[in-house]
Amino acid sequence: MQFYSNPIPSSWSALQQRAAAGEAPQVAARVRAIFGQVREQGDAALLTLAAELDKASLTSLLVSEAEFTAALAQVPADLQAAIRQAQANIEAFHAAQREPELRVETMPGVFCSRRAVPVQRVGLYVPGGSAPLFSTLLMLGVPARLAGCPQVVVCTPPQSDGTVSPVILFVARLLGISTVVKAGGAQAVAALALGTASVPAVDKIFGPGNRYVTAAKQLAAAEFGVAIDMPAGPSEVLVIADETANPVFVAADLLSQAEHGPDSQVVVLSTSAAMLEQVQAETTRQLATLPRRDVAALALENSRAILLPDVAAMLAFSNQYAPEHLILATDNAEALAAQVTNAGSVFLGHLTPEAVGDYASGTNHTLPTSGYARQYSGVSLDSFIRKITFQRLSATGLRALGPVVETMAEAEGLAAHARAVTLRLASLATSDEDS
Ligand code: HSO
Ligand code: ZN
Repeated sequence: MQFYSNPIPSSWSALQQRAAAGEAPQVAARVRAIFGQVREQGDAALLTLAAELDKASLTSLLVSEAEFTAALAQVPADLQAAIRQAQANIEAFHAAQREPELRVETMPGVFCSRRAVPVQRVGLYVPGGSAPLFSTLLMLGVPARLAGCPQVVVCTPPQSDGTVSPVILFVARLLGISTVVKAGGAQAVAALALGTASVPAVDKIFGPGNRYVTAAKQLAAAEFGVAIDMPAGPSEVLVIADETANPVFVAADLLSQAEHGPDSQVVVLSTSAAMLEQVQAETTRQLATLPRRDVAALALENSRAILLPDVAAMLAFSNQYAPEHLILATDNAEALAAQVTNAGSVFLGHLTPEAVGDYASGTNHTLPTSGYARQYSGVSLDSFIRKITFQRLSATGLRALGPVVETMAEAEGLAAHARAVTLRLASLATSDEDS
């Protein structure tokens, strides 16, 4: 971790730089080639790429009923219970996000309404690799189900023996998801965008992934008319630790983010140089005992400990950085939280590690990275619905609103618009309709 003492504000943006995700031209070119391959060969391309990239020789792309059943027996009871508790909390928080249908009579006889309708076909990407993150399936599958999306397709890379992590299958079963495709990387995203014999094409693709997955989602959105949840880069956390923070806890939080991947970024801000020194010493000490210490050590190389003059400066820095996760390790976290303007998800006080939000408190862990918290929200129930508006006019409504629209249409030079109203007003004049 690099240490910076009271950097002047004009130097902050350099300290807030993230590693670029999925932008390298070679990555984009490779992803485009994979889209071409999937478009031309469909399932056959997925099987070839599974052999090439996942070292898995598959006979079928879809997880079979027998595989689901076998998987359930392999998940220990305590893990099943933990997952059910997480599911209940995530459901509670996301179900509360439902809004009733909106109905407004904007003027007498002009009835406007708005109703949420689920995205009809969604694809959920669940990363495999060094750590299959079944928690991501909970975070995407729970709101998809609450929203009522009729078709949910999960893609996840096969392990080299051709299987999918039993825990992922357990979670899929728990959420009533029966289509799990053994495909990872850009080819999975291509299949979801284009459709193949085994993989239904979807309207919107969700989920984190490596540079190839991210680049593939961007291509799917730019050229294939598929929506994506958000641009996703490497995971990150920023901790604001004042002199009331516990350096042991802060170090543990930094490492929990650093262990995700070598390109994860962690930042700690403090008004106390002593606190930053203790956090750094503690991070080094705890790192040595982590199974993923090699990954975490690489992430720490592009991570920063920054001394700032006061709380206002720490908040200003954090708001400018727009972290995916923000931990307020202070006694007065509530007061600071009120001043947060840019962040994906915020963790208040000394007893709220980011890990609780990653798994089980109820908030979603699919969050905007790379500064996109300035523009985007994390995944929520809203990500799986669209809101369709409706309107109906009665005769009273048309009599009142028609002339307004005629005037505006004529002023824009759009006579057909005006006529669509005029003809109806004329027909009302000759009838005695009044409702
Ligand atoms: N911190 C990750 C989510 C995660 N953590 C999954 C553990 N499992 C990205 O925000
Ligand atoms: Zn995490």
